Amino acid sequence: MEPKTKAVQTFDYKTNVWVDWCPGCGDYGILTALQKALSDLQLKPWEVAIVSGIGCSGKTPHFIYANGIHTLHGRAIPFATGIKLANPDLTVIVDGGDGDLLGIGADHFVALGRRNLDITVIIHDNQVYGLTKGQASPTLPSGVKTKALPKPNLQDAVNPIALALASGYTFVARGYAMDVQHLTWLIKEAIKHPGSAVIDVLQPCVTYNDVYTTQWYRQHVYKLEESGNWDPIVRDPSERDEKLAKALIKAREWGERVPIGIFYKDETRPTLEDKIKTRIPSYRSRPPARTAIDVDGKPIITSKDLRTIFSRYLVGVKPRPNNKQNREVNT
Ligand SMILES: Cc1ncc(C[n+]2csc(CCOP(=O)(O)OP(=O)(O)O)c2C)c(N)n1
Ligand code: SF4
Repeated sequence: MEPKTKAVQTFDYKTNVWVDWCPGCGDYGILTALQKALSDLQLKPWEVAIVSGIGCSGKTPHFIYANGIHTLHGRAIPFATGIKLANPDLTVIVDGGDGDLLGIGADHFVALGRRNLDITVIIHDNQVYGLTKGQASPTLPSGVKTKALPKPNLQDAVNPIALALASGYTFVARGYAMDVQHLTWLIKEAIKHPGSAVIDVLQPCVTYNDVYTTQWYRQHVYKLEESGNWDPIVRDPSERDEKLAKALIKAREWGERVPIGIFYKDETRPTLEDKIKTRIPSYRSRPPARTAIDVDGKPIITSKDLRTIFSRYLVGVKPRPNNKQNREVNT
């Protein structure tokens, strides 16, 4: 029998773990937008998996009451890929830093776009390595000197939007951490989109980035959808080249005006799951996570055995204790 459920609220996605980001950090806006997006979509916590790497941003899964994996630096996407392929029914979200996803993890970032697997990637783009004390990350423009750098940055920046477009992501967007309402909308659109989706989130690091600050973004950010007849959607494959070219031009806009919103959305390219189904027709009805691994008809490992093996790595994250009524999603 299906459990009787009641509406999921943002509160259901909060945990009792102390959020230890610096006061004023843009990460708070991303956390709130993600929790709100998940509850607005009425996803149950057990239907969601959030995977992070290492960094200030990497702590996010501890603060969200859902399946969460805080994994190795730069390895969130391979973990998420395994989870999604094993259980395509889960909503899988990668949440990581610009250093994590576009530095050490850049090859995996490209691979996800090539595959068009149905995963949403959220980049905390603060242009620095926050957790390791403010070194330049791959998104810091050259010539810029933030607080912890002795001299201006010598290296050119990678452009996350252009890289995502070139890699094949079929949903490419940019948000701003301090505009929670707009970011919530973007995250919902990304989750609903079938295929690899990325949102590059401009995230002020109030401790180490004294150039791209909240004040700076407030003056320069504008919304694509409010700027005339912007239409990023590919509804027919013949529109692809033209829409990609337009998105690339917008991706290069940085300085006086910084666009946020949806740069590109291709509704026509098949996902990796669609392609797998053409070879394994039972893939969606009997995905690997629900298929026993057996030898001569006998399972070699049960889910109980697996839990025993992994139990020492599990961190007990509980829903926030006060307001018991709200958190009883499953009544
Ligand atoms: C293999 C490996 N290399 C280096 C580190 C050290 N390290 C920890 S976090 C981090 C960078 C974090 O920056 P970013 O991904 O931008 O996240 P933020 O802290 O800014 O959210 C680095 C280099 C590590 N933990 N593992
Ligand atoms: S160091 Fe920067 S990114 Fe990390 S918590 Fe503090 S303000 Fe946020």
